[in-house]
Amino acid sequence: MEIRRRDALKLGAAGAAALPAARVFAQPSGARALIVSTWDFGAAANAAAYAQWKKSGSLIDAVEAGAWVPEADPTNHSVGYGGYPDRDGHVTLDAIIMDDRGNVGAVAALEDVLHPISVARRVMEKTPHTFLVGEGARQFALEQGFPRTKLLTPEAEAAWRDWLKTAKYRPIANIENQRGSALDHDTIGIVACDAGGRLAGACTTSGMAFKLRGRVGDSPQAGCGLMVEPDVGAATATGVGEEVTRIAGSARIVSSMRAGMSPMAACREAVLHIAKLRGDAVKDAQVAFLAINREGLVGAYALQPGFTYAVTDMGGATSVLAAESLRPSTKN
Ligand code: SD4
Repeated sequence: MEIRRRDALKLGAAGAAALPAARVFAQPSGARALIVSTWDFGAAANAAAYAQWKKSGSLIDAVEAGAWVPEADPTNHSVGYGGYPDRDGHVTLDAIIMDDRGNVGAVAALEDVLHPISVARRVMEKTPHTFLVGEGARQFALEQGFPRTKLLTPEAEAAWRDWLKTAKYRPIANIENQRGSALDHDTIGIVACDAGGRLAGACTTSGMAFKLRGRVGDSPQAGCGLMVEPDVGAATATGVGEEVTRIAGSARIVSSMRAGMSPMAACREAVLHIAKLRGDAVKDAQVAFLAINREGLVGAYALQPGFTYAVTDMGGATSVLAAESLRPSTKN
């Protein structure tokens, strides 16, 4: 399985410096992936997803349960509660959920609700629509009985006030990247495939820190932050959403897999396409893709070093791996 050999080795060279060693697990050999998600904190999301899958046997329940973990985590500043606000101080959330029967629900620029992924699921299950935004999404959520929750934590508010002092708004640059390491990117994309080849996925984020009010990234857009296709596979994205949206990144990866590419080759092709298309405009931006096919084979590839992902196999064992990247690591 390509994820084990290539990427686990890579972890030694590029990823280990970026990750606390204790959080890196070994992938048991021969295991087929069941649930994969973006970043090292995806391990906790995968554990919740796996527990839910064991309980209900439903992949859509599983990816929703997984998404709940970072959504409720105040220390994750790019998803849900504790997410950094937009430039005006509002925490606005984007989420999408999708199964392999063409069912999809999404919300964007949603305020005051803790679990946007569950609102997205309600859109999918209770309305004839696929996407609700802004005040309409909030109204729908409240009508559906979701409690009103203040999402701006004191810590996130302090970071925003600090940013206000000096930072200039630069719509193209990746603000998170400028502020620190690539590990500041915390959107969760979680995709799953069971032994029968059934698939589901979810993606949830508070978007780019200190974004322009009303800005929506790739995450909640079908085919951009997430794509699931029966009998093929699923893909998800993280990083600068504008760059993913430009090429409908996840849809591109799924069509590459449909045409016979491995998940890894498909993710790499999408990154190369962005790099070629955008040149210097993506010099400092991170874009990363993660995909799974119906055989449970996983692939990941990023523009910049530092992207990690969590893989949980059918037996519940989890590995955190570092993806290969187009640009070399400057750390070693
Ligand atoms: C966005 N893709 O809104 C998201 C941000 C992200 O880690 O992935 N952050 O553009």
